[in-house]
Amino acid sequence: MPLSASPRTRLTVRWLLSWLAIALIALGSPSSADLFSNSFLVRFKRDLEPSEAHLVAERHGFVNMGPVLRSKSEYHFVNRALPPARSKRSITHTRKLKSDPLIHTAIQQPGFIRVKRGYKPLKVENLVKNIQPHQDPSDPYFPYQWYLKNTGQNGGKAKLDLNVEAAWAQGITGKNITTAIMDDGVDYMHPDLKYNYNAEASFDFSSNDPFPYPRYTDDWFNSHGTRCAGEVAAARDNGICGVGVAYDSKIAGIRMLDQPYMTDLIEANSMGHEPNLIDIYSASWGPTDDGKTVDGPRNATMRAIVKGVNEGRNGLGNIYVWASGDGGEDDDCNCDGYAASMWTVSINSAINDGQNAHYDESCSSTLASTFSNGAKDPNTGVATTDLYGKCTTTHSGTSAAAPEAAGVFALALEANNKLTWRDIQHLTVLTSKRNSLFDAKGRFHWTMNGVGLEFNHLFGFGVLDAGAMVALAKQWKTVPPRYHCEAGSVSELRQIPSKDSVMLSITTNACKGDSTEVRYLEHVQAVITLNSTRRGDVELFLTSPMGTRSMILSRRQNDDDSRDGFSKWPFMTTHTWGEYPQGTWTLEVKFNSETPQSGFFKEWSLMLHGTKDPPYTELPVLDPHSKLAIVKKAHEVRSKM
Ligand SMILES: *[C@@H]1O[C@H](CO)[C@@H](O)[C@H](O)[C@H]1NC(C)=O
Ligand SMILES: *[C@@H]1O[C@H](CO)[C@@H](O)[C@H](O)[C@H]1NC(C)=O
Ligand SMILES: *[C@@H]1O[C@H](CO)[C@@H](O)[C@H](O)[C@H]1NC(C)=O
Ligand SMILES: [Ca+2]
Ligand SMILES: [Ca+2]
Repeated sequence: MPLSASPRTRLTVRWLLSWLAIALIALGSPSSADLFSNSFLVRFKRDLEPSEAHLVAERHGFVNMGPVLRSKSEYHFVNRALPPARSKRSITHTRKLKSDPLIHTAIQQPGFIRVKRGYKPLKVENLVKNIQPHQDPSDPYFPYQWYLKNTGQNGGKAKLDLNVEAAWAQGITGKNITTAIMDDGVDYMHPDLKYNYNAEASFDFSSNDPFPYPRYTDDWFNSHGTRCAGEVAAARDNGICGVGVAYDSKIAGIRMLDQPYMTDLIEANSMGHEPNLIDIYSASWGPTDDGKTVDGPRNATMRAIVKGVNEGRNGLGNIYVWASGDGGEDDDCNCDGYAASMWTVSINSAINDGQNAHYDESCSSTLASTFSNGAKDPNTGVATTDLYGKCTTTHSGTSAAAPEAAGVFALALEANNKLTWRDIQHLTVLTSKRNSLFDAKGRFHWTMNGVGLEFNHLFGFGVLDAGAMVALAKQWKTVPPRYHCEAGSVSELRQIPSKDSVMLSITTNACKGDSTEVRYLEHVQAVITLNSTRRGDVELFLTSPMGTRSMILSRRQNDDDSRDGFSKWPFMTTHTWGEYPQGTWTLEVKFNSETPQSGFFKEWSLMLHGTKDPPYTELPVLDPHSKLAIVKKAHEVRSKM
């Protein structure tokens, strides 16, 4: 494939070229499957103070970058004498560390690629003239922020927006809530951001200092984080750029993307940084969206996320917002372990007339959508802050969508600071709207699940509605405890025929009578192992006992893997939210291929996550047509059965 085949390929190459020294290695092996960084995870035999760990590091010619996830026994060492990435492990360095009597293990960290979602070449613009006085925010770019208030400007559909003014009108603007932008840095001196910058919660993990300022490049490549930050928390009525969704909230900068290769330790430390000062972490990046990657959080990063949702925000749980991916119809975000995680809120995008954007991926783990660029005019992207005090109207991609969601969640958290990470997901399901969102290609329709919740494979439960979410957040009562039920598994070698489907089923009582009984679903995971002569031609469909069919894997025509297949990969669906899980679940495995293929299904485990007690029972129903009213009624009928 030529290197300029897709914008994402270009992006990867450009990014690497800004790191000339390493670029050549990378182009030779773009999968980075066997690259080793100069970072080591060092596990000690006992707990150590950082000063002690410093001495050990020094003794062996390493620098101690600090503890991993605030552990006392795990530290992050770097060896500056090694290149940032090379294709061979350094056995001698590992041995040297392991020979230390205090050290239990030392693991050289692989380097891998994580790319920003939706980077477009820069267009520097001048401030536009103030158009006319408004009762809306007076900021000069506000009229361009159709995603905040869509009046039909630039060919958009009036009222197709985040409905934020309805939240602001309730006195909610994000006060005392912090969103961390995990990205390529934030221009915290920007006049529209500096008063909302939370320095205490910020850090630069790319260069290990407290100042996450973007690294300068001629093409302003590192403008991504600053643009995302402005969407959340640009200030109101100051005559500069536009306003953030939560314009009185704070942003923290976590600089972690701008380095030649990502490591597990940098990701983990970023996602676990100051979890009691940071409420929401927003990520607009992920594994390469080339439609053939299957990748996700590695060990330490996974632990960081689990710790964040269980212990962050003093026990209420951090909110991780994820851009679902820019791989277009060739990719499936269920192959992206960050977007597909239950612990992240995966956000897709729509454009200003209600269609999905052409770069949108689809998958059953997407919870909801916000907005990216305009339909016709390339200048009607997301208007926001840009590097060096500038403003832009061309920010786009699912990159642009995720921070809008972070802003809406900041509003919900101000409205009710007792909300847990799960409350945020329930509120999202109950208040997102179909509005006028539609699939530009007519493939994916809006469908009702078994308890009357409408979903779409592209958009999840619809577009976020800040006004509705804040109103419901104010009366919210925390949902009942969550249980994890291992509902059953099928483990047998079954040939996948070239033309027909393999149908498998699991009949479950959803752990009835056990301490892990689930009666009201949240997330469902199908953990699957299979292989095939062409992984990208395999499609998977999971059907719930109430008849909801989720496409948990769609065709990815670029994925020609014939070796790895899927090994215990956790495909996730949100589409059965609120349903009752007892009964028979079916999994359909089939090829969607022009040429004959073969393969073997090996294993499927069904994991049900949700509550034993009905949620929402203590909430008053104010609108009988609301989703809350519909689901509550369904649950009431059920609980009498
Ligand atoms: C602001 O949030 C912090 C926790 O993030 C909390 O401890 C503090 O009480 C809050 N302050 C106000 C004024 O709500
Ligand atoms: C991480 O690795 C440790 C030690 O190898 C293992 O015990 C643990 O289960 C792993 N955790 C995750 C989340 O993969
Ligand atoms: C898949 O696994 C089966 C059984 O383990 C093996 O025989 C086969 O060669 C593998 N590869 C493909 C492409 O089917
Ligand atoms: Ca402003
Ligand atoms: Ca992807």
